Amino acid sequence: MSGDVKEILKKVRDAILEYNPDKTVEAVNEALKVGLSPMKIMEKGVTQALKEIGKMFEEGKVFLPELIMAGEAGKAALKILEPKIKERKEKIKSYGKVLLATVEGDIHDIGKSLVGAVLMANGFEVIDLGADVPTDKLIEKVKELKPDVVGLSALMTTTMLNQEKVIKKLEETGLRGTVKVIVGGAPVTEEWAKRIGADAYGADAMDAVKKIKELLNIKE
Ligand code: B12
Repeated sequence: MSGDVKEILKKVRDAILEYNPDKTVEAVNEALKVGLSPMKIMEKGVTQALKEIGKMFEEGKVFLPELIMAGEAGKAALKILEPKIKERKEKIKSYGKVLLATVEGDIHDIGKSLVGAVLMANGFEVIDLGADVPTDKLIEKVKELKPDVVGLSALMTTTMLNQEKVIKKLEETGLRGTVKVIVGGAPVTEEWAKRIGADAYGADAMDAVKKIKELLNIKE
């Protein structure tokens, strides 16, 4: 990475670490102007800063107001970058339908939205149900929309349990065989995915694309 690029990405991180949405927007626009890819700005700028703030929150160095302000700065960045990430590089027919949701009890939606945007850019039809989606509503939507894949995001150790709940409900309602399930989110691991009977785990947005293509047998 050239010095300039490093400097601009640092500006994005610093703006978020200063909990300043306006400055974040300014830095993101500057990064776009010099030709940085929206994904790079998101991953090497926004996500890294949010992780850092999460760590400080865990260590009791910052508190809820800071977490909220950082979230707002992150959302402001995503608002600019999301439509740019969604743009398809080429006209390809849809690889399949993915239903995305952050599970019940969990309002974190930045990571899920990023995953959705990257899936769209890579040729998937994405239906995003949003955050804090009740398990029963999700099941209803699977019945109604017949997706190929359901992607479940959870950002807290407590709400990870609701990923398992969704899979159990899919089994109970006889829908499990009709749909593949991929899980993700900061506390989620490959091991957890296996334990709850998910078909795959995605560590980040690009990994989600790779794993979903594998699940649907899409070869290129
Ligand atoms: C921003 C933030 C918030 C914002 C959220 C704003 C929003 N609209 O999303 C606000 C302020 C609202 C918030 C609230 C809370 N938060 Co919070 N938050 C964060 C923070 C700092 C960043 C999350 C983020 O957006 N990261 C950036 C995105 C891009 O990364 P990501 O979400 O991990 O997503 C990537 C991957 O995980 C993956 N992925 C994500 N979803 C999916 C889905 C699929 C299908 C796949 C394949 C992949 C995938 O791909 C993404 C792209 O690479 C994290 C810290 C952290 N380390 O995660 C804490 C964190 C998640 N929050 C935490 C807590 C405790 C809370 C609160 C309970 C605080 C409180 N006392 O009220 C509340 C929760 C309220 C609720 N009921 O949900 C804890 C959770 C701890 C735990 N028990 O597990 C964390 C870990 C902070 C910490 N270290 O203590 N938070």
